[in-house]
Amino acid sequence: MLAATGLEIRCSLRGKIKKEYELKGDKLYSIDIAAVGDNVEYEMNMDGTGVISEILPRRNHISRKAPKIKGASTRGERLEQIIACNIDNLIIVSSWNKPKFNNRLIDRLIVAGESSHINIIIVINKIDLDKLNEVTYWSDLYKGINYKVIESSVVKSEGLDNLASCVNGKVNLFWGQSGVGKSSLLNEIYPRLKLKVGEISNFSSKGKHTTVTSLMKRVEEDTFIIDTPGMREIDPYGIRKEDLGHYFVEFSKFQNECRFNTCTHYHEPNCAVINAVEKGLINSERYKSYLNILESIESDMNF
Ligand SMILES: Nc1nc2c(ncn2[C@@H]2O[C@H](COP(=O)(O)OP(=O)(O)OP(=O)(O)O)[C@@H](O)[C@H]2O)c(=O)[nH]1
Ligand SMILES: [Mg+2]
Ligand SMILES: [Zn+2]
Repeated sequence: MLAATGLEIRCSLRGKIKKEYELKGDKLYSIDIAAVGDNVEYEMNMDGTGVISEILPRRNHISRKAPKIKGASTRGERLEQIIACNIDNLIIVSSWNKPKFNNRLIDRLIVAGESSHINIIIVINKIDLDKLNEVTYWSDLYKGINYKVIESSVVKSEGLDNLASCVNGKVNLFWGQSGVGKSSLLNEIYPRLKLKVGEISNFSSKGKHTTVTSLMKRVEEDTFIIDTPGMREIDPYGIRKEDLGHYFVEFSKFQNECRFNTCTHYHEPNCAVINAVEKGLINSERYKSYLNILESIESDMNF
């Protein structure tokens, strides 16, 4: 826990909180009671540790479905894993290569951010590895649907000032695959952090999960950052298939024109979204991502 003084205090949860939580039935949905970014009340023990006595209401939170546990029963709804709470910016970090640029994953992270109404910034890092200048296509795509996009390189010191000014004065969640450079970017902007960074020598294209737990740090008076471990799987939590289209912002001006108001823009006749994709008014890669997430929502409903 991070105290107002800036001191980090190791805390446990008071038993009463756990009991109340179980009584409310929240235990059925979420795998964590307190999460990174929560504001809490606490009391100090004699030995310098603390006990959290209350978790204050959250202004927002961002989550995913907890990963499927190998060997576990496939019955039952997957639980919610809260990634962070009370945040201003979701900084989606991707890399052009090593690991290879993955627009499907970016679109999944966007859905998680949009469904929590959190401001989104997309970072495409390692542009020093983009020899053919292919990144532009993707940055233009996301800029075209009104997202802030920052192309960056830690190696060439590019995009760092731009990123620093977005982060300043805010609570920022850095989220993305392992190995894309989340911790490296943070170290460049705030050298005092000295976060652990993956070694190049034994770095595989999948990343190797150098950061193992989410950590919130106060880097300036009113600037906070949360560095998270890389995640391979992001299934946005609690999204109904008829709502998914709302989190693809460029669908909004078309979907009111669909014949059915419960249209999932997949197989329905007279679908204005499909029509817009065919006319090139909606990017087909984004539409493929939409179908890809729709399919994961449907396959989970079978449990
Ligand atoms: N070529 C290149 N390599 C980079 C860049 N940024 C980071 N790297 C390298 O990418 C590797 C992974 O960087 P990390 O900062 O550990 O990545 P991460 O996203 O924090 O990874 P996890 O903690 O595992 O989630 C390291 O070897 C970095 O040196 C960049 O802009 N260009
Ligand atoms: Mg890291
Ligand atoms: Zn439709």
